Amino acid sequence: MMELKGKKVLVVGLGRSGLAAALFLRRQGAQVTVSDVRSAESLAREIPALIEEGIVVEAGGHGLLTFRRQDLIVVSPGVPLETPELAQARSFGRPVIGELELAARFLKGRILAITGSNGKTTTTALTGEILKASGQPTLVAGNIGTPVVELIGAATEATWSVLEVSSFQLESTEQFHPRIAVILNITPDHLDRHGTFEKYALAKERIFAAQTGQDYAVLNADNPRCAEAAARSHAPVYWFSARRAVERGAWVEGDELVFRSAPEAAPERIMSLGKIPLKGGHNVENVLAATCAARLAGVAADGIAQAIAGFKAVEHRLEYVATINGVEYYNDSKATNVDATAKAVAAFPGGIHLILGGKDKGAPYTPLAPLIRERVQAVYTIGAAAAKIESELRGETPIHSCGTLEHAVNAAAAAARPGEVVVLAPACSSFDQFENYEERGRAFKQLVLDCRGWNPGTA
Ligand code: UMA
Repeated sequence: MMELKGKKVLVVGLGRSGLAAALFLRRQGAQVTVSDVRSAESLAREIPALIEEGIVVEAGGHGLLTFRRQDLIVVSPGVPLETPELAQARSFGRPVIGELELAARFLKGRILAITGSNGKTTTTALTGEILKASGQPTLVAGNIGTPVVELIGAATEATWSVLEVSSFQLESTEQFHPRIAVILNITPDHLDRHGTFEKYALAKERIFAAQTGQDYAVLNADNPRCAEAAARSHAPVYWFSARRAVERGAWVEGDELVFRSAPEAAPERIMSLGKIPLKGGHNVENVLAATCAARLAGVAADGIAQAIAGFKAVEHRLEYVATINGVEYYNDSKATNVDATAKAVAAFPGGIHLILGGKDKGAPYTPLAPLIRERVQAVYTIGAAAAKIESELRGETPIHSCGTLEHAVNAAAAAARPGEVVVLAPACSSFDQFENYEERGRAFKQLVLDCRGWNPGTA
């Protein structure tokens, strides 16, 4: 805990995290200022409530002086720590922490945190469902959508807070201390923010930084960068693998999912693979990770199996939208990097009409080439990354330059034949054309459902 009463605290960024942090800090008696690069007009919805609470708002840019005058600065995850105003405030000795770190200092109970380049939202939602179904008091928050600060009033000593944590959130942690920390996988992502893969991976590894021998670290035995991370863990390491047996942790044996708590223990059967309701091999990994974490949190095998069997795909994660004229449509708007897109493509045997593009994140698209050659009928590009995608994937499959999502959906719907699939799995972030990936996913679903209008009665 830290004393906030009377302290001058600046919150940087007025999105979901910044708003929640500002209100929390104010209720703790801090003198709060929020600063956002957006104009006062675009913050018109947020500003009145803040002013009513006695919070000062700086809109339309960050002022160097504002940043220097503070006792503490709390940054939103989307604000790069190298922003000049933050760098200067740090050089003046001003402490800078993220919203996750602020929350962690006040949150009661135990934390089960999940990070990874891909699969973290599904695994977080699934782990939360398993813990809830077991009767343990459980709250779910973090990168999945609810700022962790919002859990502070609700969590008690008995609560499990199941948190999806991103590299952006982990980068500024100090005391964040999960009882169980999971890294699902580390593959290139967010290079535009972190600069190099290594810096990104090290940000992810911060999930373990405050752990001790009393905690648990859970990692993917099939991901090379996870092995390197495990070597630096202070907590005992449990593994999960879709390919081989592990000393302790969860794996696939034949068509069964199994777990063992110690190398000498007999594997315990959890469930058969056929009962997993989620599409794609990557979801087997997510289920293995959730199983391992939930087992370490004390949930019995049959409770885990039941909760998994009843789980529905999370919105925007290879979410089935509709079948129109025999063509299935899937919304994987959360596939915001190349690895996630590869997993989406790998989930279908062929006949894929793939919508790619958005804001480029710095990584190459060429790793998609073999899968695209093998399974994709045509690519439809959108957004700012289109030219780069087209030049890197030229010759692998026909590529149609569509510009907007609307044109892409229309072109894919016109080309797809019965038995084929149209998949939005863009390998890019959405910020060039949309507010966020959720808005992009909802737009896609609406456009797909609108397609039914062309062919009444065929949906
Ligand atoms: N802003 C500034 N200065 C800057 C940059 C941004 O003032 O230099 C302002 C923007 O104008 C905007 C605000 O900051 O008003 C946005 O803050 P934010 O980007 O941190 O967004 P939040 O609404 O607070 O959402 C954040 C996470 N967003 C990001 O990490 C980009 C959400 O994850 C998360 O759900 C939410 O906190 C609650 O914890 C989204 C995401 O895209 C889903 N995450 C990335 C991913 O999954 O790949 C990491």
